[in-house]
Amino acid sequence: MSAGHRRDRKKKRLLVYGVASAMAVAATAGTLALATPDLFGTQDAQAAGAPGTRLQSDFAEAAKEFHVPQSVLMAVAYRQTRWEDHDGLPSTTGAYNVMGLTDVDATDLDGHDSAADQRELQLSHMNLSGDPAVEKHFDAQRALKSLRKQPVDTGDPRLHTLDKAADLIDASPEKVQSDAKQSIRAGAALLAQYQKEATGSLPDDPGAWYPAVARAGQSPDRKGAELFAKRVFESITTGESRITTDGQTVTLPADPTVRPKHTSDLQLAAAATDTAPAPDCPTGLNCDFRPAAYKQNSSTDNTDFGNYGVANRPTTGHEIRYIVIHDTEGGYAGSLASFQNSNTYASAHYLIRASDGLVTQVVQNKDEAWHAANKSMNMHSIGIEHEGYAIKDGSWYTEPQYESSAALVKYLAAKYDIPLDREHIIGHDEVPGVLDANVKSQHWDPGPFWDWNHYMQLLGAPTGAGGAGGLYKAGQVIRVVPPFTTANQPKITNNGASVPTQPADFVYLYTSPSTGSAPITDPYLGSVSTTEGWNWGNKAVAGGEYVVAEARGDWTAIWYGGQKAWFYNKGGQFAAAVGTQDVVVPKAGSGPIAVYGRTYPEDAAYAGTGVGVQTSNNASLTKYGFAAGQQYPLAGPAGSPVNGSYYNSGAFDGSGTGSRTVVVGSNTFYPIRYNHRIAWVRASDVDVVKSTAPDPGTDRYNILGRDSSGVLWQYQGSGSASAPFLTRYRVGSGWNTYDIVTSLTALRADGTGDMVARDKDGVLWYYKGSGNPSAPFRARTKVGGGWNMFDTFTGARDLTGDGKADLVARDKSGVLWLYKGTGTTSAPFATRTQIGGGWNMFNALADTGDLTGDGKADLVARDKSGVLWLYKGTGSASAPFATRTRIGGGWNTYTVLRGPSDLNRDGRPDLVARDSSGVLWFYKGTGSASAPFATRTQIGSGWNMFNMIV
Ligand SMILES: [Ca+2]
Ligand SMILES: [Ca+2]
Ligand SMILES: [Ca+2]
Repeated sequence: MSAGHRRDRKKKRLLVYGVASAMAVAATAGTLALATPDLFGTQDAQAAGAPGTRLQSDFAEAAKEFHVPQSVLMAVAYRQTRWEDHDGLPSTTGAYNVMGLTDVDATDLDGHDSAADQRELQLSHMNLSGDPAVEKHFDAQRALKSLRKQPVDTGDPRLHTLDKAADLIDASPEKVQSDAKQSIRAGAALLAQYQKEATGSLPDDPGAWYPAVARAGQSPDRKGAELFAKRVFESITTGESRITTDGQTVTLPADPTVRPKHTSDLQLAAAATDTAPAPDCPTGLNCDFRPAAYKQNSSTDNTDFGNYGVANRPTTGHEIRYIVIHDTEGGYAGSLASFQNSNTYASAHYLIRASDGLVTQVVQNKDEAWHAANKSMNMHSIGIEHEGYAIKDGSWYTEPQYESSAALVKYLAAKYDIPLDREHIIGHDEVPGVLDANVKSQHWDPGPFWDWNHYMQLLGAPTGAGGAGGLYKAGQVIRVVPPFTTANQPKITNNGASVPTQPADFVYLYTSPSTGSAPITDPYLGSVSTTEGWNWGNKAVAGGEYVVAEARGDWTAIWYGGQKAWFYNKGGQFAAAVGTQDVVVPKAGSGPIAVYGRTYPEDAAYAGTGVGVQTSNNASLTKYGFAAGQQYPLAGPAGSPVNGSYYNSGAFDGSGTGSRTVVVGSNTFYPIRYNHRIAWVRASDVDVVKSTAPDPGTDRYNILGRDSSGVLWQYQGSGSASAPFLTRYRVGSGWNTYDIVTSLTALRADGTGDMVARDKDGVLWYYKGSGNPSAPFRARTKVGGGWNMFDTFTGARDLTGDGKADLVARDKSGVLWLYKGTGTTSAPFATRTQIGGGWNMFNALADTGDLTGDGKADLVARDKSGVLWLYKGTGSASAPFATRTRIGGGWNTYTVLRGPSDLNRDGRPDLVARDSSGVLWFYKGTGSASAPFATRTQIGSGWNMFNMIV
């Protein structure tokens, strides 16, 4: 095909698409503001199609021009790049533009900043085996020098598909790199070329294009080629649609009728030096495999190699128990290059790209990647690197990255039976240093801006952040869950400079219950500013479980690194109770016990294995300890401790006695969450006991307040007379649709208690208690209409002695009616019966529960002169109240009277009253019918912000 011929065709297309483009501009004008400036960048883009539809047209035209089914062309592009042109910039592996055609020359490979401060950063991301036997081979000079060399073989034909395709359309490689339309044309031409070579024709049936599609994945092995083809045909049969980064709407309609014609004699991409296995990845994720280097570094020492240990995990002693989340502190390309350079002695199993969440597997999960700088953790974990920075002027992690990472972790956790909690899904910052010399240098990524709450939510294992809080007591296990919101923006500095205020994933820890007290320090960190991001010693990170050492009001102390560490925990809402757990305590009578940064086997276990006893084989972290009286939660497999183990990679090729051998000891360890990090204790040093059960909330009672905007707030009962309510918690909005809301049963701190509410149309709605304090009501159900015949009503607890809560309602003529409870949510009340007339003398009614101690629910009523009366319950449905008795006068100072039940946990229900100035008063119940309330005490002010209190 000549260049002239192509030009003719292009003119024709412009005529056809010119009309469509004018219409499309009008249709998509509203979205232009969101698009990048690049949208208007090139004349080609302006000429060839409207913003938003240009790419779709390019696919259609190129498909026609080169006789490739459009679905095949689009699906191949989608699976290469998700139709992103990346502004013509190359991928980490030299792929360009929408078709992902490759073009890698030696001059493209020097991506490294040679600035001096890069050097330290680069070095800190090397030598991560955490195994002194491997670390001794590391040579910083050699590693830095080698990183400047080419990390890839640029002669590999797979890295030059763009050159070949550009030839096919007589275009320059530069044009095919930078221009999406030319990339698509070149890609189409290349697909057609592949298909002709395979079958000698260009069939109309997309399914017949299987050989070309398989080859287009550029995998040199059959499995990889088939996997790529499988994904492409998935896209063809199920369809794809997305809006690209530069605002192009692209749609590949589903065609479920397409059947790929598999063939046994696939022509593969030219073989290269590496054969990449298929990535171990859940379906639906965009994954590839770019192997880390596995290469001998010394010609004389075959135990000196990088960047991982070939192994056969999971096997006995080499189980996979943890997933470690990292960030790269650098770009995807540079990180990949360092993994592919055997002098770095660093690798990970996966690397996730920030821009699109691409998951690149680097090391197979059966092998031991060197990522956590802790041999024991490397042995028993999968390491996932995320392109990003722990702190870089208020950095944040992209959503595609969180989502890809969570999908990957969910898949891996299921595959290897790893619990989805924060003691098993941990950050690198939660991995201990192996020996005294390594504690301070251990990394602190992913840092304070990784949103663990969001991440665990994506994993389907929410931390409990944002919940109702509660009351905590010594000996119970809590999860520390600071919200990743503007409610938690602690001051952070980076090398002394303030980091912009933003939500963070930790709380500061103090030596006393006061922000003015000294922060907790770690004995290994020396003098370091409290607020430095890398000072993990005073930070409890979201999701971690700890044992409560003491609780005082809004402050909670946890056992943390051998110390009692206090954090501000307003309303208990920076923590979440977890049930009774296994915790460890020092064996009775033992002094402070040792804490370990690794779990090596005992010396004797090495005998006969060909593996030498490791240096400092039994060393602990000597500045740490764990004294009697302290407790730490288990952070490992439930029930049984883990055996000490050491994996010896040995020789590069696995030859010789002791190579690729797991030494398993008979000594055992328990992993615990010791401080910010996980650590280990010897099973022989500790007893495993059950933690204290959390307060069940069954004898603490709440009240609710509705503010003028219609938001309903929950005040959880504390059980204390002096401060009977914890800090309020937002239940939800939209409650101003109701003019009466009343509880039928007491609202308890355990999230039980039912309510009814009447809307302004007179419809009554039933809210059943959920049992979840953080979402205390189930979805409402409709009771019925016509309830506006009453001028007031109130829940009345059980008046009839059948155990079911009843309601009393006063009609406009002053008659009080009994609605007997049925106990069913769908029809909660029986037909009303009359109690009596004359009740319009009262301007307030409040159900209180049993004030008199006879087991029958009572009611109080205030008359218009301000006298409060007691209506003692009889337990009889026909006459539920005895004759009223006078409690006292002067009650007309109050705008609200409520009987939430027993607030001070003395077993007798109490009363609260709000006066017109907004002060809330507590009337302690006495249990006496003649004088049912003690002298009032003030329990709060500002309560007139609520226009309803329940
Ligand atoms: Ca009843
Ligand atoms: Ca009573
Ligand atoms: Ca009481």
